[in-house]
Amino acid sequence: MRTTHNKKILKFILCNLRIFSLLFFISANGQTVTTELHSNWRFRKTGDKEWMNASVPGTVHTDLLNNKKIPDPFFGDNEKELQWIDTCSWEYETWFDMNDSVLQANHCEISFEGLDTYANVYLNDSLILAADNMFRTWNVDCKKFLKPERNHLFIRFESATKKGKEEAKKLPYTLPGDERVFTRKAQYQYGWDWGPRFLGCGIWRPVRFNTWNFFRIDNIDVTNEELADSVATIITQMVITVDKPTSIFFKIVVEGERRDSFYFTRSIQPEEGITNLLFDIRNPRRWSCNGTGDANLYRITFQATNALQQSEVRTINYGFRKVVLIQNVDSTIGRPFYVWLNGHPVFMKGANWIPADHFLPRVTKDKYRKLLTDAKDANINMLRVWGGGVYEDDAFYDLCDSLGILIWQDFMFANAMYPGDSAFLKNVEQEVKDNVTRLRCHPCITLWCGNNEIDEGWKNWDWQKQYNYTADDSLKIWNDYYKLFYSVIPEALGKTDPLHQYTESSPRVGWGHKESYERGDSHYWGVWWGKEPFDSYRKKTGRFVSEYGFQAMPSMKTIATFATADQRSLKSASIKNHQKSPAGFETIDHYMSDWYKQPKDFESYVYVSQLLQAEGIRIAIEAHRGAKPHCMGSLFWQLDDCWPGTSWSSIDYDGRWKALHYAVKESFQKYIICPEHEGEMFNIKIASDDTGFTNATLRFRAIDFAGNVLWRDSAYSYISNVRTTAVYKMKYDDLVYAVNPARAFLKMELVKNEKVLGEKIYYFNKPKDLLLDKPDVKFTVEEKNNGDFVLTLSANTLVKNLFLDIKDADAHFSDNYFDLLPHESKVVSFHPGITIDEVRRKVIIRSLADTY
Ligand code: BMA
Repeated sequence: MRTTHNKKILKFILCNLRIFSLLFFISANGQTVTTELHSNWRFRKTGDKEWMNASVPGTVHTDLLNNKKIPDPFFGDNEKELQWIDTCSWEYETWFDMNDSVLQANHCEISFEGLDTYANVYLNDSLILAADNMFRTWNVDCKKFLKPERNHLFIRFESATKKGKEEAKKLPYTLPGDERVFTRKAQYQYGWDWGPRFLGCGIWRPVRFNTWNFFRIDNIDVTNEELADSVATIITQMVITVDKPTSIFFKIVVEGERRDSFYFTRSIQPEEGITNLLFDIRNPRRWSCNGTGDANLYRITFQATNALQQSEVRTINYGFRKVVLIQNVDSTIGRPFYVWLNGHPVFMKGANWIPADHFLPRVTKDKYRKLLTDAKDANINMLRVWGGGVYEDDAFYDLCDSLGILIWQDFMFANAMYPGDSAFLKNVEQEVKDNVTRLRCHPCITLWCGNNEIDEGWKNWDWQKQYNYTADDSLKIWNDYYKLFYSVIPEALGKTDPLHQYTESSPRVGWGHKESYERGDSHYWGVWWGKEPFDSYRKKTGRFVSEYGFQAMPSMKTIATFATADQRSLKSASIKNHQKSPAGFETIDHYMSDWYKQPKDFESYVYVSQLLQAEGIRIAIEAHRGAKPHCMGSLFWQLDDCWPGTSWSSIDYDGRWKALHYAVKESFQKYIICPEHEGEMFNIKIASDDTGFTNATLRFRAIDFAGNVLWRDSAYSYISNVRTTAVYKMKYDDLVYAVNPARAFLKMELVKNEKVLGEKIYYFNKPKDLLLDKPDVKFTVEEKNNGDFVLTLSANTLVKNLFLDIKDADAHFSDNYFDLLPHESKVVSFHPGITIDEVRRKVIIRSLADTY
């Protein structure tokens, strides 16, 4: 019946193609027609006569840059002279015509997916919106303001600095964070210890017109409460707006390894537009995270059709998975914090994510893809979207869904106390609803967290003394905190996503307290901020270490984008301005002098800073994984950068892997060997994230730098995946008895059926106390397919931290900063985009022995 009917419609449309071109467009996109409003924008400073071309989505700094009105904000110390921009207000405008048929639609709504931040929006001179939160989506019914031609859309952005200061004045006390906390605006824009201060404004996310008739699907929530191997019951909750009581026919198509269709008819009333549809999927394949299985996704298409054959279509990618955050079961050592995925506890291996460009509209899908693929390649299974940044674009979460990267999502509050007046709380409540509605169906979303380091800050950072609070002030500020993170946010979250997991603040306890290592998640900053030695990672291991980190400089090529050759020194204004951590270089130097010889020049310093960072974080990861199941998570600070500075990132702003990212990749492998010299003893443990127990042999050899094997041994063991397995123990003196610790290393391999499950090189001395020869590295280059090259390297002495680069070209090497062992060859692949002859001439090989 239906098929014949559809065929008739199709025939009719084909015969009248010209007339129906618009209808065709409508039906191809469902009955809601969406038009982007991204053309013909211009902008100016309020009060100026001159208008300039603007990009939408965009932001004022990049618009000024594109019009050559300001120098590159990231170059040198230009940042300082560009601080005037946020003291002004800025105006954006465009004109557009409306297609007649669109004008005749029953409903016409303009939707701003992101306005940064205080924006008065006028359509044909009528104020249609006063926005004050960059994280919200603003939908405005605007039919009555539209005309067929020359519609004028005008937006004035007020200075967020001024707005914040005005709000701050209304309180009888100063809040830590000053004016920034009053503005629902990405907090890092006020400057952070890894990024500049540029307070942007602008239309930072898409603007769209949505027109529709009679009904439309507002949003969809899909959950699976029943999830067994044989069947999963899917519950779909749809919010539908209808003009009058309407009978809607639903067709739902689920595409996975099979294609299943489901049909329903429902009568929808205008005042209660929620409809629940339940259906079963047989033998659902689970969605799993990186390292534990495939990230299987099902494509679910929802088609809603009314009696007039008008259809609305929505599609989502859905993953069947059950995720629980275990944090309320008392144990003898405090309170655990771990992720239980599809019936198993999974050790979270990951990093913290910050905005990938200070100027957010510049973050493209390709940039997301590159960074997230790099994360996956480094065996990462979780990223924490940190609370001083933004709720990222849909593309970010789509990629995490398909790559199997779990997301710990903070709400956007960080390192300060926030106001508690009702207007502010209402604004936040809506922000929570908007973002949770947008993100809740993504299988990657694992847990929501109220804020970053506020509980810790209030209790440990002396704010109460510093800001001279009276007892009443303190009480009021803490009550406001409590309202926001213990009621407003969790209640709004609970209403929007009843199956969510939530924790109020990260960390649970500050790192100065012993409870920090016993209960909840912890941020361990004793290394770096506390200047404690790297070794303390082993002693101060929390239940889930959601932050720890160490800085390094970006690569020389990235430095060259903001510093001219004569500025490439630690003393130059440019390099100093790209180090935002107070005492940052002093802290690097403190650790560097403990571990490495003084680098002879700037370039060597850059390289050694990266080795130092990798060394420290490697120790941390081994300590965390080595403490499984006491510790069930290790998220280092931080994966990426928002500009090309010195920071804790493992990948620099231009996407180049620091030595750390290679070290992370190795340390997050399924099996790692964790050697430890503790007092008189030398212990070797194995940490495994495999799905079950295994038996394997640990082989180890002491080898001198010329390649002579001094002794060898092995141990056979059952390796548990539940807890770390101690496989070997000996007196340290016996270990070094026959070796010169300055000229030898221990090579360890975990082997099962001749397959190497894990490898580790252990040095008896710190790098500064190794007697390294100047190596003579031999290499051959071979071109494989399509510009892929293979480099084979060898040397007759140990080459410590061999670094590969290509002069005047860029290439990512499959491995880098590695130790080339004497008389062993190493094969590295890369894709430099130049010829084989050029590669031979331009390949750069350096190592630690060249730095002093
Ligand atoms: C963490 C973060 C950030 C900060 C980083 C490095 O605690 O939450 O606030 O950038 O430390 O200091």
